[in-house]
Amino acid sequence: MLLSSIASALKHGDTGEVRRLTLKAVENGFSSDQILYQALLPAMDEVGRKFKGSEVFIPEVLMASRAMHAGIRILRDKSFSRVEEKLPIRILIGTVAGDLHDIGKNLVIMFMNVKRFEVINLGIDVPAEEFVWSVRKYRPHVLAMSALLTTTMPAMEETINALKEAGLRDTVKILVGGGPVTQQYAVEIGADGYADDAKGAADWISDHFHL
Ligand code: B1M
Repeated sequence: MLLSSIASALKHGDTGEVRRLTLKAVENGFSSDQILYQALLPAMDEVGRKFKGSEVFIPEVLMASRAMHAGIRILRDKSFSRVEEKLPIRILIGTVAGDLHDIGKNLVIMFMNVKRFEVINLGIDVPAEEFVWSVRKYRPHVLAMSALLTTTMPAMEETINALKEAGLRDTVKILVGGGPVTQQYAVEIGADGYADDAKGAADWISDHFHL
């Protein structure tokens, strides 16, 4: 009942209600996985289907996105303590140039926080030059890129090429993901890894660094 109320509030873009009900669900002992996989994600999927079918439009999607972020923030704060010691694995993450989608990326960050990786979030619409500049500045172990549009996927390859030109490609592992991105595409553009969901992205890093 509580989970379906969260889903319903999200579909209506009611951020306050999603926040209130998610907190209540946490207090009532629902796990983050239950809240995420049985309420927030299926509701957002439904918004996506309606968006595709032109039953809802960008303003409704934006409101649902804001509500989704509120839910994710509560789960993130529940799942990890900011004072907890971080593992010595630094991740630089961003959504590529031209792309404003960040819910999936923020979920990836949530799972990385749970694993206690240090995460530097460059945000959305990050141009190749900014990724390169940030790799030089922060020296991350992993550069994680998200793309949700078929038209912005090539920005991942452009970023990898820009890193090669800057002589930085071999200093960092590159992980890619997001709706239209596939394992095959990751191989084609010369990324080191691909994950099809947020938890998989965090697991890929653990596996890769034998943590
Ligand atoms: Co847009 N949008 N959108 N949108 N949007 C999609 C992606 C779309 C599939 C909708 C559709 O037509 N069915 C479609 C893309 C089609 C395509 O190119 N293949 C689309 C379009 C076309 C557009 C616009 C062009 C619409 C327009 O203006 N006419 C426009 C583009 C704007 C831009 O970016 N320049 C646009 C705008 C928007 C909003 C701003 C309104 C909003 C984004 C708000 C925000 O993110 N803050 C929005 C939203 C919300 C969606 C849908 C409805 C939901 C996306 C989402 O957040 N899903 C989406 C439809 C859909 O996906 N069903 C759609 C929930 C989230 C948890 O899933 O992000 O897929 P997702 O993340 C997943 C995995 O992909 C993966 O893990 C997550 C799950 O655990 N993952 C990674 C993500 N990043 C990863 C990184 C990794 C590993 C895994 O490693 C680094």
